[in-house]
Amino acid sequence: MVSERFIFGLISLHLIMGCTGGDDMCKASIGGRRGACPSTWIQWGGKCYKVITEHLTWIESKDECTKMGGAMVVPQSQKKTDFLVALVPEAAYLFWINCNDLEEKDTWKCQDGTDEVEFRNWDPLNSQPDNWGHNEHCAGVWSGGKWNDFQCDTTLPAICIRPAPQLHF
Ligand SMILES: [Ca+2]
Ligand SMILES: [Ca+2]
Repeated sequence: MVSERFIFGLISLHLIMGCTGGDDMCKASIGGRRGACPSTWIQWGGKCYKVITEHLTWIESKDECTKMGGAMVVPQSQKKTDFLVALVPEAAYLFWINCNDLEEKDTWKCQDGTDEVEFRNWDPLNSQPDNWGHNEHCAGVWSGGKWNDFQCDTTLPAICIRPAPQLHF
């Protein structure tokens, strides 16, 4: 009979071995609950997150998250925003979120993962969303953590979310 302690030891070792680079993502995975996010996903608050560093269009990013068994994020609190912003490189435009007004102009539909969500974090100080050029229908987080509407064929990083599988000991 293999002891719990031994199994936990193996999992901890795996996490540490996967994180010899010492970057922020590794710190997040070691600091998270002992859990079972797929490798390269970061566990935080009962969910798994993965950054797509490649700059893709909104629809490409969304599809990429789906292909990997997740969905694109829509941060629903300041705490979550802060966590996600820290995962991506600093830039004027940070990452896509799962919101668009493609179906009906100025009616924004947002899904955090696969759930419809109501919370919006637009940047009113910069008059966002402004539908600039009558051609901005996809939302992203920009510098400062607030939301802005961008042209959907802009290319940005993205962050995917999926539930964290629970380990039972
Ligand atoms: Ca629009
Ligand atoms: Ca805009």
